[in-house]
Amino acid sequence: MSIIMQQNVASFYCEDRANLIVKRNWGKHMKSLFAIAIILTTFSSTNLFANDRCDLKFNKVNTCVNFDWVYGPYFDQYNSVKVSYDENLEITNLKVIPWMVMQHGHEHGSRPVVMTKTSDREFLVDKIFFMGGMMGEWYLRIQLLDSNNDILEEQRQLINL
Ligand SMILES: [Cu+2]
Repeated sequence: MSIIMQQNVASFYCEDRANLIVKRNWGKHMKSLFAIAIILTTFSSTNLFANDRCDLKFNKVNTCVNFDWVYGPYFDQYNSVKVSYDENLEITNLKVIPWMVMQHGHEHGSRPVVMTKTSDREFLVDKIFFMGGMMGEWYLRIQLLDSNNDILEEQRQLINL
């Protein structure tokens, strides 16, 4: 009889322990859920910011061009940048021209770049060369082109080297 009692007590004790563990685990789960919720909120807000991003505004065509450097920008090296633009039915192609505006007003280009279309509205631009040691500022001239390769709009992005 006393052995059974002890077993019952033991089983009650075990049940309580089990309940306690379940409660503790639930508490841990809640913490995880909170963490996931915070992460999701952070990600969605950064996505909102990403949608609002506009590195270079094109007012006439009403689009934004954004730049994500893959390599560089550095002087006297081949740099690479991903250039993308917001959805726009007019634009079918774009041209990127490294361009220097010198202090005395003279402007000039560089070596030709290599363009690769990486997705619907994104290009990888390789072999961008900014020659150093000159008195002036380097830009990327961005020309948005239509299906006839006519320029819809051109803007310049100053490059911080
Ligand atoms: Cu120059």
